[in-house]
Amino acid sequence: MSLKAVCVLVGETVKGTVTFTQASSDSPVEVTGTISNLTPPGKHGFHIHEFGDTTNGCTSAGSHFNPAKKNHGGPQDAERHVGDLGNVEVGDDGVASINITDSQLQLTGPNSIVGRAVVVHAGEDDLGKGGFEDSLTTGHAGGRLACGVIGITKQA
Ligand SMILES: [Cu+2]
Ligand SMILES: [Zn+2]
Repeated sequence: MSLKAVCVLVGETVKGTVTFTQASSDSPVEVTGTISNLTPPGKHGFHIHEFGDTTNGCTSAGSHFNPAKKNHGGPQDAERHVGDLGNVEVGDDGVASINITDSQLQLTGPNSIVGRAVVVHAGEDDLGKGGFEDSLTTGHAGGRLACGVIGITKQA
């Protein structure tokens, strides 16, 4: 039986649903979903943040989930936060479709992302390569447009 989790993203205008599935604890995680009402065209940073806490909006989700204490990077980089999923790309209709396969995410065990938060940002994640003061911590992705807590759901 595979593991399945879901996150409903809520922002002032931006909304979305993200689903995570993992066939077994040594399999990659499939991330699918849609986010709507984003500003087109372009890319928006998309991460797992450490805390499943939205008491003070998306700010209380904290930093990128980073159990190995690495620098920020892109999803294909060895040097990255576990939560670094890069960017989602928005079409002219303001909708981003998510279809990511990631080998660092886990839905079980000590580094599980269940109970943590998904955040979508106002700007593009530079994947650590932009040379800004915050490129190696946040990817210079700017404000937080929407967020939600990842919860376990009916298993696939
Ligand atoms: Cu983020
Ligand atoms: Zn990061």
